Amino acid sequence: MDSALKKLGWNDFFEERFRGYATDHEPGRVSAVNKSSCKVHMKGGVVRARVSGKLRQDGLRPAVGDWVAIYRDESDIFTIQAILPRKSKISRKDPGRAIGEQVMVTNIEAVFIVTSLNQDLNMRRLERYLAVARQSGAEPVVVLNKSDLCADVEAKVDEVKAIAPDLSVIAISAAEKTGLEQLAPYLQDGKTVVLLGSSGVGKSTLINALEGRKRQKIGEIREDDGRGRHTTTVRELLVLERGGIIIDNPGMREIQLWDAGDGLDDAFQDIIELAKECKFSDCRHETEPGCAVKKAIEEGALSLGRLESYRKLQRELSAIERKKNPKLMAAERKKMKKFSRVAKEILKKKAGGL
Ligand SMILES: Nc1nc2c(ncn2[C@@H]2O[C@H](COP(=O)(O)OP(=O)(O)OP(=O)(O)O)[C@@H](O)[C@H]2O)c(=O)[nH]1
Ligand SMILES: [Mg+2]
Ligand SMILES: [Zn+2]
Repeated sequence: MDSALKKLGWNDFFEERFRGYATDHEPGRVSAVNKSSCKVHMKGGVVRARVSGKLRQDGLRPAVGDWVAIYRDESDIFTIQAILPRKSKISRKDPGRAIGEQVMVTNIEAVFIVTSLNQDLNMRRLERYLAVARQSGAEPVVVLNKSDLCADVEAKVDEVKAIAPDLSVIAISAAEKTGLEQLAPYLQDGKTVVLLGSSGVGKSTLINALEGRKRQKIGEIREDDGRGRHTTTVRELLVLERGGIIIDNPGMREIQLWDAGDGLDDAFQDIIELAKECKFSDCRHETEPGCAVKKAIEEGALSLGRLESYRKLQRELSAIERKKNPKLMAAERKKMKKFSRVAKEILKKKAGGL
């Protein structure tokens, strides 16, 4: 197998799926996407490639991390003609549309959920990220950055471990380059990691620390509330000099679930387990007698905030599921039509009555 491609994450999985294109195409990995073209890493270097009309017609858009089949014509124009099946992906609800999936990144082995050990550490937000990451097919890892600003790092690590007992929780300081060796198992040749987290937590600083030089622009955080200023503006896949591939992301204000599926239950396994002990199998953990979840809250074994967070995410998911269901959508549209007809009739009557 070609070693340049391997460095980019190429493996048997993609090789097999590329076979049908191999005679007149070359494989490439999408490192950045903009409106009219994509930046693609190929065996021979980085090129700009357009997305074929056919793909666009079919509503298929390459995402950062995708392996694609590239056609190169006589005048050296590169065209993406197919997107190879994805091994893993992170999707969220498209913030720009009422309903729709936005595939953020694909073909990743690990998701670093980066938060910082100052004001930014927020368990409820972390739960949301975890639900998204657990559904991706990649391994979620919690990275607590800015350990240099925190007096009791151990306590914070334990607090996070309590909501993610099965995951690695790693404290580092990207600025002081401490703890970085704990990330080494994920930063292997040909393996891809994506960084997720709010603006200002130090995602780009981490990349610079790993590279030992300024590769990404970093920005000051606001003094009053410690928030970032959205310094990184484009999602980009970078091949690290030390080996390994990392995807830097612009800081997100919020990540809304699209299809957390089992991810949500995995993220709240403790509540699922408790609920099995409730007297009623359909217990909503509200006023029912013999509720094990409420008992755990009373005893301090479970926080009310966590239960509420679970409920909120569940509601969010079912709202999306409803919208995704075309039958329900059609029924809703019909209702709206009827509503506007009735409204028109009322207006007409009113006008007539004047
Ligand atoms: N004290 C301290 N500051 C850090 C650390 N890591 C990053 N910072 C600072 O945090 C600020 C934001 O860092 P960035 O790397 O730009 O944050 P980001 O997550 O990439 O932010 P966006 O690109 O806006 O999403 C900068 O002023 C960094 O110097 C750390 O480990 N300790
Ligand atoms: Mg950044
Ligand atoms: Zn209950």
